[in-house]
Amino acid sequence: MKLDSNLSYAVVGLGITGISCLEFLGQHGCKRVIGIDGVEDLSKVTNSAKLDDLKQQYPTLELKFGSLTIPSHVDILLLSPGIALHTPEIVQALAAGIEVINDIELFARLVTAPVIAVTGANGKSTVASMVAHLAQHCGVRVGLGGNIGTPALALLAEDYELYVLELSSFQLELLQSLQPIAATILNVTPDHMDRYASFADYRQAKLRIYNNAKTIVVNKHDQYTWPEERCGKVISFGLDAAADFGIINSSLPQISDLDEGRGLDRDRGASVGQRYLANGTEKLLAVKDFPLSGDQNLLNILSALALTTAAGLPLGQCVAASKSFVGLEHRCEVVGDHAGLRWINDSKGTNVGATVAAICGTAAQCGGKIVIILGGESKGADFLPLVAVVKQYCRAAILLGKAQQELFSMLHAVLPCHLAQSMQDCVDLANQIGASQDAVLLSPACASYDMFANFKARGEAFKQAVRSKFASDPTP
Ligand code: UMA
Repeated sequence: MKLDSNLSYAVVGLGITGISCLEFLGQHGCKRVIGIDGVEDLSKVTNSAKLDDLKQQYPTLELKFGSLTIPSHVDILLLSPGIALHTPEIVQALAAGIEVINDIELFARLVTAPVIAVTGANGKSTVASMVAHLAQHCGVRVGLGGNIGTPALALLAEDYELYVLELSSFQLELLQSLQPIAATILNVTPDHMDRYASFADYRQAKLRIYNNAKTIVVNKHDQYTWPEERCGKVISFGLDAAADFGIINSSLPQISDLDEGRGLDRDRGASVGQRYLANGTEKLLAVKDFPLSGDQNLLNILSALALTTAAGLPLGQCVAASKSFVGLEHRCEVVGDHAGLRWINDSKGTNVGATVAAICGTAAQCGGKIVIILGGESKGADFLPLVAVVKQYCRAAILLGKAQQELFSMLHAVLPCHLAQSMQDCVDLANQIGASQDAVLLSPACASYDMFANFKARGEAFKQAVRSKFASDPTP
């Protein structure tokens, strides 16, 4: 399909997505384009300089601020993910017969190379990045974008052979035309409950990723990731041998070990009780040779291998490439070790499910207890699932931001809770409370925008506070 440059477009929301839409429409000769944002004026938009540039480059571009009201002459409205479909102005536009789509739907209508689509409450940036890494190592020119940061339309400027899109529930709400070669929902735990009427509603948005997919990849342990209707080929991943991409526990030395001439006794330590990533009964890689720790990351790599296999990439090369994947910033990122305390930045832990996984993963590797830093904008979350894990694994909780009091009420009966006013405060308190062998984990279970521009800014603030605290400490 080609973009119709004669139509009139409204781009609603002028953040990263909106700007990419304006740029794309300008590059494709669209002259009837209006950009609309709810903030009072241009100076209040995060990237106002870029908007100024676009206005210079495309003089017919109109910009409107202060209200989301859509002019009646508009044919197609491109909606940013942060603006809900039930916003009154969008409801009015739909009632007036304006076609409402988003950047991902436009991308889907125009893309010609295969697409691997990844969603999930947690792990989706990591899995999308893993898939891109594996594909790259197979010699494929791969474009990675979507919710991870690079807007999908910006990817179309390059001649990629494969696209990997991380898609949020917001982006999936308006998706109709995407025909992924492989698509996955990694897990579904509550998030964005301030946007959705119910958990079921949120899940329905996620399930849209399976529509028209050639192969779907589901989490064997999470029924919410299973499709409700018959669809393309289904591959499962999970932490046991029953999943298509799973884990085999090797309790006895293997014939193959003997074939390789490794003596039984010498080899016993290495092969007895070892865990392997597996495809069916075929062992792919010893878990100890995979660089990221924690069961969460095993699930991530298994799903990534399932997706690349579904897309026709050679499994052997993908497995080899998995050994060189390094974790992403702000996802259980080790910042440093100082006087026996390990400092971990998981600022991307923006919902309860992500934080529960981060606490369990950290506990499995830490000799002591965890000092957990929680809080921010709750997004209507229910914090109850945190109670049991913090009780079991945490020494204390340090609470920050808008959800501070709510978290305090929920947690103070099960562990000591401390209130902090700033990130530096959190780091100072954690340093006083933590004991040798403990880990200090920033995994807030909340969004960042009550105090920071985004989760990256929050993670940077944490890292900066840790660095300045230990500036004179020679340990990295
Ligand atoms: N705006 C209004 N009225 C509103 C809401 C927003 O006018 O009611 C305007 C704001 O003034 C602002 C613009 O809309 O100028 C922001 O648009 P946006 O919130 O859609 O954000 P973008 O900058 O376009 O970033 C979006 C994603 N943000 C959201 O989904 C909230 C980014 O994901 C994504 O990286 C980017 O597109 C590129 O695809 C961030 C995110 O938090 C990381 N995602 C959520 C998550 O991961 O949990 C879903």
